Amino acid sequence: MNYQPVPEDKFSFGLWTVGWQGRDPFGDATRAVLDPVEAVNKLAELGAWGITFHDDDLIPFGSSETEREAVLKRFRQALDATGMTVPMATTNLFTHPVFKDGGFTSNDRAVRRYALRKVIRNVDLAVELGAQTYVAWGGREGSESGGAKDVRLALDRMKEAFDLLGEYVTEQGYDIRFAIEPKPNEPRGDILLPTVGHALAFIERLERPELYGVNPEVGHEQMAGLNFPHGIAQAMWSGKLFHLDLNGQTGIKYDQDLRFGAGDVRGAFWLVDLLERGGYQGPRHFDFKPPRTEDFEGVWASAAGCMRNYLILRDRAAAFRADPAVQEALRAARVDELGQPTAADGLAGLLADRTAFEEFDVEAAGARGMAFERLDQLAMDHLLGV
Ligand code: 3MF
Ligand code: MG
Ligand code: MG
Repeated sequence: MNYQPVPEDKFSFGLWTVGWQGRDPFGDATRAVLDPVEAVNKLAELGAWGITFHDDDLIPFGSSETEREAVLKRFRQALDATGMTVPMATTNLFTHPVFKDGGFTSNDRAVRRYALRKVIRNVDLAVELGAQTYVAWGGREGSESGGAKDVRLALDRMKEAFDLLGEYVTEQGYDIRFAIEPKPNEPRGDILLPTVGHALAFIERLERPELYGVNPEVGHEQMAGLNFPHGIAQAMWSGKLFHLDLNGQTGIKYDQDLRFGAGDVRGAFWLVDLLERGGYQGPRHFDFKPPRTEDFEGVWASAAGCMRNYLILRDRAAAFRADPAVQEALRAARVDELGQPTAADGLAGLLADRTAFEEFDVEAAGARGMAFERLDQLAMDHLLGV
């Protein structure tokens, strides 16, 4: 196995990932600005299939119409020359000071109206470039203090914003859906729609719920101490996994954005196993930050590492599933039995069944081992390549 990515693997990268200059709350940029055309060319060369962007990653905030057209012309040429796709686009509603209290839920109504117009403008561009998913990360929709934000009203405004966007794409006849990206905190003290579960519940309150899904990010759920594959499984179960952000995180701390596979490697193994077995057809999108210790050579090594780790894990997960010892261990662990309805005989059948309760040997059932450890060790063996 050489683990060389090909376009069929559907690997995509945010322009802001490889283009991150390394500016953090404690230090200045350590890398120069990366030309988006160079990003397209280099990622294509590495075997990626797509590139994604925030409006301002591609067209610097405040550009004139002429500057905007010139940037887009060069970008389109690079896409055409390399065959790279734009499967997703998104909006920056967090960098400019105007968004200090959020975009859709800023207490300032004028800011909310501006934010919506900024999104709509970039949705038009996204559709023009062929994107089918529009991601919305509410980076600054939140608060640091209780009195400053009436959360119920903020959710009313969040719903209003998403409903207006749904109305817009429907009226325009666009073939694009929105994917809400949850995150618990950073840059706000607390962010609204903090987890996959919160976002899934919110979507059901929208006027056109079919237009909205989620864009879960590995590190975001792990920052909240949650099991990422479990969140992904629930999103899939709900038919809402429209897109996802792959990266690495080690435990509950600041948003690390490590390359995919660096971080919780067991979580990454089960994630890839789930995506591949669960029939996820969407992009394998990386949202990471090559550490600021790296020069551009390190940036490309980091990007290549994301894809390589995915392919290694895909290979390991497939070997795990194909192993006869694993299949036997899965049977011993009665994993297949969970697929059987608990009461195919219906409520009446359940109530009439004396073996279900009156004659059920609770002690014997309680004493029987579940055989999960043997199964998990086989997974470890495969993951570690033994
Ligand atoms: C922050 C993020 C964001 C979103 C991006 C796309 C800057 O932690 O993950 O990246 O992914 O805004 O919606
Ligand atoms: Mg993130
Ligand atoms: Mg993200």
